[in-house]
Amino acid sequence: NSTVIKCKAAICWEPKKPLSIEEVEVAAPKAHEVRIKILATGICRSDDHAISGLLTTVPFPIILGHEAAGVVESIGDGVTSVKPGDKVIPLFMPQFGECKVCHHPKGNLCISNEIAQATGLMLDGTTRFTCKGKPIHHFASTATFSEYTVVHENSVVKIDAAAPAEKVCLIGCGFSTGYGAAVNTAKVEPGSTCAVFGLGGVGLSAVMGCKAAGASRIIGVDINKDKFVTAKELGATECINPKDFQKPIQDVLVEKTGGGVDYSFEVIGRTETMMAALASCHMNYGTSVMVGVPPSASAINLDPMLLFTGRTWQGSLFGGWKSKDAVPRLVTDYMGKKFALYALITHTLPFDKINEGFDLLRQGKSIRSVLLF
Ligand code: CND
Ligand code: ZN
Repeated sequence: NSTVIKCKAAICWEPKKPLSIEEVEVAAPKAHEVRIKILATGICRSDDHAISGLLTTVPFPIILGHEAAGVVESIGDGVTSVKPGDKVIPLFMPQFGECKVCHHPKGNLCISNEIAQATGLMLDGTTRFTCKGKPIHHFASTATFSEYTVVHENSVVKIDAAAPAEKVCLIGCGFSTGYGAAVNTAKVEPGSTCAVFGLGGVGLSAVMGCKAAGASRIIGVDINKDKFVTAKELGATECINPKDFQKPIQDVLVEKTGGGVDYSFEVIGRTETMMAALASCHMNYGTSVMVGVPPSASAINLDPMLLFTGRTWQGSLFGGWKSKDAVPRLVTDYMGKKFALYALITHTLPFDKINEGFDLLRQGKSIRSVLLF
């Protein structure tokens, strides 16, 4: 299949500007590539970090979006794991299957990832998108804010054909990232006490993971108290707003829990809250997990005593899941009602309203907005 498809996409021409809906040309998939018709795509804060210019390594112009579900339209030579018509989820965390990380029992940051170093290009160094004669970059090896996208075979996996795209798209990022941070990275234990900083789509999924792991106390922390209702519905046993206290929130948490929580999660993406989350876990056996994306080139000035006494500080990308293995299983679990996603989806909008979706996120009025083509 060598035909070029003309379709609608949202292009981010430069940082700090609204996305513009344009007609783009999507080239045919080359060897080991897959062209996907996107059915539904969620808006994640990471896309907004790219628009706001916080992630300085992201190349422009670019098609953002990394949380989606769709159907395979065509495949390039040598593709064996999917075929046209398969329902799929694109994977911003690839699983090449052959690298050292993919073979290692612990890691999931496959060497072919676009996260540690963003090129915005396919593995052959070119893009599959053009608009007005200009090549357009792909975000996070997925670029799902387009009616059609092309991804490497490492970055897509087949899922249950019956799964509703407008819900399971969240398994492509938000749900899996937060839930996995609790169950895979922290390995929260039954009876433990947890604190989740940031109750957006990813943080609320971390709350769900803490609950599923049997935590007996889950403290939600957010400066937007409107998030507390859903947090409690999903398993938070109490919620606190740092603005309601004179003293630093880490001191409040240490006092409330008799020395600090067992597990804390930073799901915002700010260095100050990363420090606060670290300091709020128990000085000896507490573990803090960084899930929020740190702004490029930011630095943290750390008192080594915080770690010397025994705390553990970890990062977690895509919830620690090996994506190709885990995503179809998570979809099956969703279909088997082992967890629900409706509480995370506050808005469903037509794709053309993408900028409205970002405004809702920036104003703190939405959890996840899902865009439909
Ligand atoms: P979203 O913006 O929906 O949620 C963040 C929440 O944090 C909001 O409810 C805010 O009100 C709250 N907040 C902001 N500032 C503070 C503060 N100072 N103190 C307490 N609460 C605050 O974001 P999201 O849930 O879509 O994403 C959260 C982070 O996770 C973000 O940084 C995103 O880029 C990152 C992420 C990481 C990964 C990964 O693989 N590690 C994947 N996707 C997204
Ligand atoms: Zn994301």
